Amino acid sequence: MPVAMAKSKPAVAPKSVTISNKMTLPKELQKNMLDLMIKSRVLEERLIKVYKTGDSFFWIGGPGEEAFGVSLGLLINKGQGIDHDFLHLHYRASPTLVTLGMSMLDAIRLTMNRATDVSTGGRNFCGHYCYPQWNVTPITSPLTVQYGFAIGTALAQRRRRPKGNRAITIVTGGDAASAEGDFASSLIWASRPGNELPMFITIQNNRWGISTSYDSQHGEKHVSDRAKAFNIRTAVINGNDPIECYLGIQSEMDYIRRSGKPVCAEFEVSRLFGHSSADGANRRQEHDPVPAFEKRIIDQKIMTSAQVKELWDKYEEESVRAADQARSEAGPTRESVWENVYVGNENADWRKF
Ligand SMILES: Cc1ncc(C[n+]2csc(CCOP(=O)(O)OP(=O)(O)O)c2C)c(N)n1
Repeated sequence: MPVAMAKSKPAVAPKSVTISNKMTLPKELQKNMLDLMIKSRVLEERLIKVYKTGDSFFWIGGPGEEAFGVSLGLLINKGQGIDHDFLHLHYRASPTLVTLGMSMLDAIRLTMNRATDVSTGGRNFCGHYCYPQWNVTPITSPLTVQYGFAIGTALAQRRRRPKGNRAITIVTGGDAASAEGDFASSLIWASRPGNELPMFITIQNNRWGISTSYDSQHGEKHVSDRAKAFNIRTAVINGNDPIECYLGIQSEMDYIRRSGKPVCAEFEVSRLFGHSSADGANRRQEHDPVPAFEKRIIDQKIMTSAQVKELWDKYEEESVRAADQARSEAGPTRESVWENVYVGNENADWRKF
């Protein structure tokens, strides 16, 4: 008897495609955002080429999430330690990290598994960054665990609120990942009455979990709707619109900083090159936030098309130089395998944290 496949809904799902003309931001900020979005895209396209030319074993990353990721990066209270925001990101976070200051060279070094890779010493794979100086905790391969880790830093931040600390904990992840238990745990811990946590719980909904469609798995309209049962404030934001993202993130972060309470926000984003190199990393027909924002900026005479082209050319050249440099560097040695297993030394006084 044939397996009843016909019951699941079609895999193709609608995407948000409009860039709001009603909302706006200062011109210099819009220019900066476009610059960072282009830089992030050029970097990811270089990483895909690095994979396809055999210079890395794997590719996964963030093309299609630039509007969300850059906006997030610009609004973070950046720094190290409990007085700054903590970031528990997933493997599509390159636009946020480029905005925080990650260089193309560092991203390519990780992708090529070079010993010079500052995130993992060449030991982890593409997109699994770690930047302690910006409170970016190690990005993990097991899905959703970051929602559990985030509870810890948010609890520590809550304890410091009486001293005036307004730092928050930010966690990102995919729609399919929200099926795992750690996502539910984060909602529960963030919303205990009288013990609420300053957590920005976000979901980047690209409507896919590798090859499984959102519509075949989710009875709820939005993943963020699940937080309503916990009395958590929710938002659904067009993650393809940089202006809506910036204003939406700003307003939700303001609420968290002021109240010390959580928000669960869902961003509708594109997945422009498929899941990863595992399904070919080929370009798909989905809304592309970068040229859409570029067109808006040119139409509004904030930049000329020649100025925008200069940005693409500048970053293309930087990406080629960075790839050449990384290619010339060595991989990790056999002897270094036990390095960086523990941070700091065994005599650290953990009670201070
Ligand atoms: C605990 C766990 N289960 C399964 C996987 C395999 N896996 C890696 S990515 C992925 C899909 C995740 O989809 P989603 O959370 O929607 O994020 P997206 O990749 O679409 O951004 C799966 C199932 C994993 N890495 N970890």
